[in-house]
Amino acid sequence: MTQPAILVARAVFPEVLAHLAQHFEVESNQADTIFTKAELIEHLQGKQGAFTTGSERIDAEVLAACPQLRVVANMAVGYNNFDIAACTAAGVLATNTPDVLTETTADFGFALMMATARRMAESERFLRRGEWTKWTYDMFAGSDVHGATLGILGMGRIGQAIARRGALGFGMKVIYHNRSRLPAADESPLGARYVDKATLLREADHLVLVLPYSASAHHAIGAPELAQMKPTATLTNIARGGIVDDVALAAALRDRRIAAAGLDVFEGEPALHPDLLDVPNVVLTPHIASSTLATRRAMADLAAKNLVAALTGGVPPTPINGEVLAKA
Ligand code: 8YV
Repeated sequence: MTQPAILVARAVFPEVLAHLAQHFEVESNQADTIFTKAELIEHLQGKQGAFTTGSERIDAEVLAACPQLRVVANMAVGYNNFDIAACTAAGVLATNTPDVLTETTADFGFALMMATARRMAESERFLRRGEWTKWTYDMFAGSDVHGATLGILGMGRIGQAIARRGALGFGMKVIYHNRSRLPAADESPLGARYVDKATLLREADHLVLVLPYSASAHHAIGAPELAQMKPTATLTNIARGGIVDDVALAAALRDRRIAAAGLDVFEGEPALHPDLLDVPNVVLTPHIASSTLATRRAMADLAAKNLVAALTGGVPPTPINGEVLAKA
């Protein structure tokens, strides 16, 4: 019996490829070329499954050009690279990798927020430039994290994990805004207070963005929102590029309308808006919030499990549009 054919669209752990090869005819991309849409379509010809990352966009055009495709398994919890309505209409199952990255990503979000508040990147650059000649009383004075008000926009699994670190580890007051309010049983151990977006912007000392990207989240933080924040506040984005208007943020940082920002994601990444490189009060990291070896491996394993189950009659553990399975 011939095995189903799949495309692994980006380089991945060799052990995961070897596991996939036990179940499938695998076309891999260990050279890690970033495919254009035309190349992606070409490589997907005759494939029933695709192992993707955030860099592969699966939309109606790709689906129409690849009629054999039955499952697209993203090695990411976010799936704004998928047009889910188009996948569902085409009968293509989409899966993602929730849960396995929650704590690792929350660790990073908290670390980035702390590095931003305590000016770690800026002071290290100063040191490396050889400019440290003497101690001064207000040298790189930042703002406290402990006891401060932590504002979270997007209180899903990762948002709650960051809130736990702040409330239980650092005595922070937690306020949050989300599409829906959490049940009291989830709020009360953290002392978390649900507020409207304007209150969140006004009251947060450290605002952390953890919401999924959607058209309605585009530029959720732009010039008008930045203007409502405290001049001493910090902003940390580990969610998605495009949620923050990077040009407006660079201007706010330059004019000290907010104190500092920590960014792991960017509009149009891996390109960065040059204005962000010109301001000192920003910590910049290359979309690595989920990147520990253990977690990246767990994400790859989960994406592989989804593919294997979907194409061999099993139950995929983390479907996004599970209704496709019901119809099959
Ligand atoms: C991924 C992420 O590394 O899971 C997500 O949504 O943003 C990251 O963990 C990235 O999307 C690559 O697929």
